[in-house]
Amino acid sequence: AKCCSKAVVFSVPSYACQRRTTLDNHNTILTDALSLLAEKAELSEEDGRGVAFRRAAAVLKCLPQPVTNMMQLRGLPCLGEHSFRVIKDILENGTSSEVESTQQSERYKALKVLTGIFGVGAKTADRWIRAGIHNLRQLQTSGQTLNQAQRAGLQHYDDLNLPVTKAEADAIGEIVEEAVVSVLPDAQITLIGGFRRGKLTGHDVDLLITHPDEGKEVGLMPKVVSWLQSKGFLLYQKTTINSYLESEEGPRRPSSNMDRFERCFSIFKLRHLSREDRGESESGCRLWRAVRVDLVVSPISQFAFALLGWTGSKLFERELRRWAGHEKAMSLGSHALYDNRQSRYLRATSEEEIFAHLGLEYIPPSERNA
Ligand code: 8DG
Ligand code: MN
Ligand code: MN
Repeated sequence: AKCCSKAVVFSVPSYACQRRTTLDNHNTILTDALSLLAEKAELSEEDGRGVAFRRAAAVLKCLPQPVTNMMQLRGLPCLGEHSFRVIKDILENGTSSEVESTQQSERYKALKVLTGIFGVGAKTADRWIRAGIHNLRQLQTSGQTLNQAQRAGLQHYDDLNLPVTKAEADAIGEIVEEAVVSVLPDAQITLIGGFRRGKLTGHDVDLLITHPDEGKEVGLMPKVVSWLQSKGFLLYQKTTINSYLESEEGPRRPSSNMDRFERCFSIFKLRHLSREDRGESESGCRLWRAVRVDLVVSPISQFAFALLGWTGSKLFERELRRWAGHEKAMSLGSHALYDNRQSRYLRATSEEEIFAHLGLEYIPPSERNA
């Protein structure tokens, strides 16, 4: 039936990896609300509900203008009854009562504060809350045993909850480049994660390391870490070859997302950039800050897959994998792409080739901000 409203009606494909989502979001009021509800679900370990809210938010992020009328949402994918209710509430009342009550809830506030500690996931936070711990002071006097990551996280709590700027990310990149090149000349490093998508700030710095000669990269991570350690750049580090062991470094990820690259989760000690570099005046007297840094080493044969898999956004990655599996009978990971019908791996040396294998239009990093 034709609708009588003159409002613009949007048309959007259903997988986020079929859409171009820039950082220019015209519906931040709606997407912030849906993202908060997604986060609440993830913190309550209701992952299905979390993904549903993430998908709904992602649809609104790619619209060319603000939604002003519920009629405009007709025919849009991924918007369930619950998301509709939240959007309606905001369009009619200016706010969502569910978002407001969540923000005021003691449990949500405690979950946010506790999972704001590096090394603390939803499970640990929930256990602590059940033991009556709602804030950092209560945690410190509780006698709970913290692991090494959590102790470092608590120690650098304020710094690690301060956004990392692009200038700081570039400075970290230069330090890591010096480390990498001094232990293996010709090794290459690439800024990945949110900064590669053009974000101006992030919660950490993600770097991918490779070498043009296959095999030269083996065993590189421990050497890089030793170099950084010897120069006093690391406040904390955990190097792994197998991410199955890692469970509480962040939100839980689907098992298909697990990989076996050499990885290092770290906290860097970054000397404050000079006034000129920062384009602002000195504020305090602190000479350095702590910054979360993720390092990944990939063999060159898997580089394109690693690059695609670590550039994000997390929802974009999830949607790529869902598209591959459901629409193409393929399995996409950060190491490879497998075609289940042909029973073979599909090679690729660039992200463009991977999109082509998947039968998708190429979406550049700056348009993967779903
Ligand atoms: P932010 O730091 O600015 O907040 O955002 P981001 O850079 O997009 O998020 P991130 O949490 O740093 O994650 C960057 C990408 O890395 C994202 O696409 C998800 C991906 N990623 C992990 N952990 C793992 C993992 O264990 N395996 C694989 N393959 N990818 C991972 O964060
Ligand atoms: Mn990141
Ligand atoms: Mn990261």
